[in-house]
Amino acid sequence: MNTKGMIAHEVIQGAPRTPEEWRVSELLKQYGCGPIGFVGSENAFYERHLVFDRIINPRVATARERFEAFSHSIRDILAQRWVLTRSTYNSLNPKRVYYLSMEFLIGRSLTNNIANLLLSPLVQHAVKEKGLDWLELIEEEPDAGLGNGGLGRLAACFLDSMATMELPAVGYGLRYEYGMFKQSIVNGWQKENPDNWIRSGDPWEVARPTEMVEVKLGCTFKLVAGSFQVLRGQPSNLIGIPFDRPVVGYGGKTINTLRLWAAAAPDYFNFEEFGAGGFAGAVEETLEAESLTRVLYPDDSTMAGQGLRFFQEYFLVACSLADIVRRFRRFNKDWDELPEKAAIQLNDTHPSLAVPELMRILVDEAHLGWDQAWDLTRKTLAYTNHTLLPEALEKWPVELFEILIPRHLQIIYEINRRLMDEVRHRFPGDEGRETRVSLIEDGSQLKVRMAHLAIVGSHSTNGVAAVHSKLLRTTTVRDLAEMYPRRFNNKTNGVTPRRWLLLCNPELSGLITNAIGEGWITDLNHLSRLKVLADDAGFRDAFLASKREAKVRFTDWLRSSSGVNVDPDTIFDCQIKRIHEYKRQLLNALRIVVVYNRLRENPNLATVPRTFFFAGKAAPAYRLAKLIIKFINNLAGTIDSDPAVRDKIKVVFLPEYNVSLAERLIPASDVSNQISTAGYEASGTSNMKFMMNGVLTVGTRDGANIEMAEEAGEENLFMFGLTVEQVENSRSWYNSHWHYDNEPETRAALDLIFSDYFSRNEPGIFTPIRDCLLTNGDHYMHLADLTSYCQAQEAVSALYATPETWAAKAIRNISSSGKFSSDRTIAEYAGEIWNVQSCPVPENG
Ligand code: 26V
Repeated sequence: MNTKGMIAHEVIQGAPRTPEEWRVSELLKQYGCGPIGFVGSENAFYERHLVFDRIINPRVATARERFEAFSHSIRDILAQRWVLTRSTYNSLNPKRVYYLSMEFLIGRSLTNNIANLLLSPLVQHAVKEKGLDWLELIEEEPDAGLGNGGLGRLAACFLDSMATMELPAVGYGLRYEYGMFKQSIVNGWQKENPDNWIRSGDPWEVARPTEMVEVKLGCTFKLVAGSFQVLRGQPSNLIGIPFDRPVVGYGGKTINTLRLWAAAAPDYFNFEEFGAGGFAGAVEETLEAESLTRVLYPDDSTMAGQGLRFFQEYFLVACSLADIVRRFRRFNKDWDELPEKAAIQLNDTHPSLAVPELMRILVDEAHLGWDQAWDLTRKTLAYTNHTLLPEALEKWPVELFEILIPRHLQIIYEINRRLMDEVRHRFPGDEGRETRVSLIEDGSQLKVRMAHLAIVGSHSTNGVAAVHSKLLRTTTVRDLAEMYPRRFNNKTNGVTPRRWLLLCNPELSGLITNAIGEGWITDLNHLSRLKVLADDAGFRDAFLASKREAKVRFTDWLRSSSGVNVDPDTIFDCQIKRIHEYKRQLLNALRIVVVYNRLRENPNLATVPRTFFFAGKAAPAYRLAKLIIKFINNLAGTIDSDPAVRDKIKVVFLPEYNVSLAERLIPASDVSNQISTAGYEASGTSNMKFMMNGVLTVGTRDGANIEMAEEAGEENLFMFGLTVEQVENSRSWYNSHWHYDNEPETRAALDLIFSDYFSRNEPGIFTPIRDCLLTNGDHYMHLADLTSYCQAQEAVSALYATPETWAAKAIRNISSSGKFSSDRTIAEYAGEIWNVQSCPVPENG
């Protein structure tokens, strides 16, 4: 027996001593965790990882070491279920979902896995027994920031829902060494710092080198003076090494896998070159190959067109499809069965090279005819669109295809030839339509329209909220929607209530469970049972008390982590999301200037004190977005140093917005700002998180806000501003100057900004804001909506003065938020796009 076995044996000898220990031992038995002893026992549970993995005395372990050991212990508990999930899928061979995404914004895993495994009692016990500083320990886990924003976080919520609903699913992504940059604020400006999140290793991932795949490229690439150079016409190979992460379904029954690919050179080490004396040369190739998955592109606003990003997209697709096809071939003989065994969802166009790649595999490797291959490809793939912004729609130069994947270009040309034949056949004489529909965009440089490729090469195209799906069909890709109307559908986004309510808001989730039981955790529609409690004074008071507790918890954290003091008795008014012109953080800042002016003019004005929180990152090359951050910080500084107003309003820009910060701030918020120009925010998902945490929305009729108002009733939100139609119809004659000339408060606010009031030592720095709002036409119509926005916010203040009515509205929002669970979204994908059923893993494998 090995040493670990001996210890485990001794530990297991001990009978449970207290009822609590008994419960813990029962829990462990449920998971079949023989080798783990009782928490109170010597060397048991997490301490054995400190001793045997780290060879250290648990008493002197650092917080980081304790975090790793704890995570490994939790991983021990889920390991056997993880194996069992995999073997169940292998033996039952159900149809599987493959979710391909360049981004998975996972955040932290330890607390999430503990909650989903129902292990909180065990952990509380261990923490008490060992006298651990739990808050310090969990702070050691870096956020896995492998995404930019909404699209990446949605992918992570979907994984949680698929595992909870026992769907056989695999997430495929890239194992970036550097995730989303870390943001700091220096003199008000955003500074980007590298996020080497994996440097100290990650306790959740498991490398699977035996399952590596080979990727063939049409060129070789080299690092020359730190930048990439491509050697055309010299084919080369890369290796994709899979790193698996567990995705724990709620209740711990299903443990699915998120498989992230890391790039490596075919030989980790070139021994020939080493033997010849070139040590540096021997590792050079490895270094070059690894750079492919080194960093996440931190720009979600423009198609910057970097070649390396194109390489990354192909690498994700090639590795994932090789893996999917290998698995399919292991358990199935007939290629015709592919669509019955695999549903591949493309998260935006980023993995849309899956269309020509699957065609290449079926035609070149499986030797199927074109028509059969095309039929299988289309039936297997489905595509989700997440943005209508033209500058964010992917179009890659034909030249990049020629260099990297020339065979795929041939296939795309053939798809396009057939598409053009179809257009000519169905719309004779309509040449304009041919140009508009074509996969290839003409111009100074030929480009492939990746959205067209994804739509034509799949059986389903969906938008992410009703209004967005409609606009996609009727404007952005109208011609294709006319050709293939049945392919287009809507799947309104959702968020996982496990992370975004149960875990992040213990105060409120405890209250909800007390009132209606635990059913809401896996069926969020149960929340509708809270509706009647909006009229119950006792419940309203309990809600207000829970909100106040969450605010104090946040306030304490903010003070201790950054020294910033905020008052929990003020309205917490939040806008947290990527900084983008269309999301209109600038509109929010303008209304704060309006409020500031009112207070300056009338210091005795009766106001409900507010704290305005902003958080979000700007793409490093997005100059105006960075200037907006600077403006918000200068506004904050001016207000702080003005004794006449600083007790009434305060602006706080929270640096380094990430999943963990959202988990802290959302439960503590009172007001959620969802104020994009109508027609531009595809859905939004933070709007839903705020709603289920009893936060009132001030919002435009855009994205999922519209559906939130439908669910809760308009009277329970503060909707304002131009509608999609009004934005569209007024584009041709909109004149932002009119608002400046005719609205005194608008004018006063802008004059104050442009008088350098907020930039005394930096004259003129906000001129680009003036240009944006007044000179260049105010494309996102800030000034058109400013007045109605201010009015909506006045109504918010008035309501806050009567806490009972406020609480009733908040409770009605919570009780109407059931639709916005990602479980509902995934049920729709599973039923209407994927045609997959759940595949429960047996209790005892
Ligand atoms: C776009 C691009 C452009 C090209 C290069 C790199 C890159 C990386 C990411 C993106 C993502 C933009 C799309 C996006 O995140 N959309 C958001 O998706 C959310 C989930 O569906 C939705 O709630 C938000 O409204 C939408 O903005």
